[in-house]
Amino acid sequence: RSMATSARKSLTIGLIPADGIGLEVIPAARKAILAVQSELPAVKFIDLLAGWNTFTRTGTALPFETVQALKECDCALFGSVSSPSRKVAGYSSPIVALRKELDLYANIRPVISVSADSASTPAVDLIVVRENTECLYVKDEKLIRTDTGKEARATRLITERASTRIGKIAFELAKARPRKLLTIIHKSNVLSVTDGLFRESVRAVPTLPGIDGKFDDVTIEEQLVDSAVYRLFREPQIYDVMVAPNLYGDIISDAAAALVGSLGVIPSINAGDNFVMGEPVHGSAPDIAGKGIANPVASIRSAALMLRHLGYTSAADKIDKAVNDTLAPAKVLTADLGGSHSTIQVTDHILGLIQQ
Ligand code: GGG
Repeated sequence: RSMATSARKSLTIGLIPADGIGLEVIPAARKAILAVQSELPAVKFIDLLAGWNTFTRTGTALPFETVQALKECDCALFGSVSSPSRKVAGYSSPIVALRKELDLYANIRPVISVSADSASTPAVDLIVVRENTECLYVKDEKLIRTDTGKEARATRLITERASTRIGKIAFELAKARPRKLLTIIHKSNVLSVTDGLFRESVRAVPTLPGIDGKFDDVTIEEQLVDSAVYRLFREPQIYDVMVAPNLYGDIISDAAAALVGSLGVIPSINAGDNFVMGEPVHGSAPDIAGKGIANPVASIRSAALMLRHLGYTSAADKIDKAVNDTLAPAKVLTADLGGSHSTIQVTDHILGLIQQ
């Protein structure tokens, strides 16, 4: 998917490092984008605030100015947030709010093995496409007291509109890959109404007006979510693009990440029709924050994924190649991958390969 790249004279990128290691890895992604700027329109960065630190200083985790500034940007990179696990009055997660505010309805996560041999085919090479706005995450929860004790209920929302639009993104991604295989994840044998609607809506995408046979070469499979997780662990190579409602997608994408060694290498984008935000899958990692040892790869790859989504393929290819050529020989790695190099050393190595 590309957003009329040729029409752009400049590329304004909002940078929201937020909390913890986000403050160390987003600067690495910024450097990677600058290293490929000859492939891009004039790049401008805007530094923006959000997160727990911002909340403790200003009383809001997502300042109005940040949201307003993002509306003037073409895209953004978000680092990581340290949301508290207990309820804190006045606090709500800025990343959840941003996805809603900017209608970033697709969470796209490619998961690729870190191969020891760059010539070999990676064992895992799949993309999880997660619907980002509905399902149980509409957070419509109620707690009542009954004669027999407390009773908690949550509403699960699945709409044809949201399922269709995530389906379209998934078909586009599958069509652009060599295997062109799309697996729809659901649990229609139990949740026949909600998951049934998701499954039907995604299946109907190739028949929509205006599609005109575009997806005829995409093979459609489907799988119940529990068996999909089982098979993901047993034979991950069977998957190409997986599309799922929000909750299943959340779980599957973390499970897939576990197959490739470290969360520190997994990128993502949150995409809508008019905006895209890159985001490393890892969190703020308070245990290593400030030590200069966080893996910058997930953020650098997120920058590449964001550029690719915008249609800047050659810039994205250059970054991805330099990352792969750093990971494959396994000589310059951070501690999460068994190495002893710092964030800056790994970043500089990648930048050096881009500039070769
Ligand atoms: N980059 C991913 C990240 O920051 N993960 C932490 C996270 O999302 N925490 C939960 C939240 O703030 O909603």
